[in-house]
Amino acid sequence: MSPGIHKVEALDEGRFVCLEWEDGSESSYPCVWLRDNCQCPLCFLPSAGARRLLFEDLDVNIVVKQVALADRKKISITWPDEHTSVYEAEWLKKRCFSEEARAVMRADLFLPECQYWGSDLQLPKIPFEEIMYNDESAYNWLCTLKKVGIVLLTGAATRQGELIRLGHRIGFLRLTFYGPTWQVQDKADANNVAYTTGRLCFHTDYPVLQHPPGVQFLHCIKQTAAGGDSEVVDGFHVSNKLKKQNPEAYQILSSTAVDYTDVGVDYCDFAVQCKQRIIHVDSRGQAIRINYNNATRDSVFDIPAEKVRPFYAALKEFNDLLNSAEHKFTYKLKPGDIVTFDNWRVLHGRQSYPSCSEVTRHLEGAYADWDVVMSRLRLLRKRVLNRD
Ligand code: OGA
Ligand code: NM2
Ligand code: ZN
Ligand code: ZN
Repeated sequence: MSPGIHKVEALDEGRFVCLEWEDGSESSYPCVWLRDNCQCPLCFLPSAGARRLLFEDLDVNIVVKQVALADRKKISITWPDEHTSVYEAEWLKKRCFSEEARAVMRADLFLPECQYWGSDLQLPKIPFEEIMYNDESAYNWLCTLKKVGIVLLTGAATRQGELIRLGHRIGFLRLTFYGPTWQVQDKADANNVAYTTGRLCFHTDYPVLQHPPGVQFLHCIKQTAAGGDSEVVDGFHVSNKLKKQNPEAYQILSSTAVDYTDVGVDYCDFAVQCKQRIIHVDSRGQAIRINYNNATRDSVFDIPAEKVRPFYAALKEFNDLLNSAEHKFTYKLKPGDIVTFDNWRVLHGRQSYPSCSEVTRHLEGAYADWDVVMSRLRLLRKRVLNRD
């Protein structure tokens, strides 16, 4: 429940509308933004929740002609061309431009809270069928996935197809050249190092794609007796450590574009190439995505020769930190386990296992995009918390 409006006035020659709320706080709104966000049926299409107003028809120098308090829950504005707009108190309060109000809105929309971890990780676990049938459990699953970066779903059937069901639960899976879902097992003439019995050092999947999959699911259908253990590490936590301990290495890894390559045949034939920074940072220098798979890092390396060795030295520093006992968490998947993790944040690996003529280890894998996962999370939150 937002407070009512005590007073409204135009300021700065009609370029701002200022509200005084009944709780004594104040908010001020630029007129161009108010006109742009008129909620009348000519300017806004409620069935799409989208703006009808064309940018061509917006005067960026607009000022209000008149502003009035319709009642304590609404204001109305008349514009110079006599168009009128009505705005509700609650709608305005949410969109207040103050630093604090914007921080609240940002947190609500994007859930930026991040809990870093190392070898002390308490791997969050939820029964698979619970998240499939219970909205509150599904909401908790996705919140934890966002905040911690990894959740183990337990007790799934030990047959292929459970990830297709999981995909339907969130919306849809991300199709890639390896298929809608893919089978991680030892294969003759493997088209990917994952499809061997070899050790996989810490990596994120698919940095060769321009927009790498945000979320990964690995469903254990069969597990070998010896070897095949899983390892995970918090890439954001380790990046922060690297930045502190070795700012130069961090600078190199967050600025050097590394070539990745993947050529072969699976779902269809493919010849993929991409340039990615291993530590992808935002405008504040904060790591927002790790793009690192040593297997698909191209031998083509499009940087000046004298920068090559310093790059390798920087990557060695990062790789060493990833592998330090303090940072990595080791566990072994059991048949029926589905590990779900943030593929932009968590690097994963596996120990080697003995090769054998029969299949002794089988995981089914799939990807989803963060857009789809966050969309489901917001909808579940609305339903679970009964909001809006
Ligand atoms: C992969 C992968 C892990 C495993 O397929 O990309 O990391 O435990 N697999 O086999
Ligand atoms: N698989 C597991 O980047 C990669 O090649 C990751 C992808 C083959 C779908 C492996
Ligand atoms: Zn309008
Ligand atoms: Zn992988």
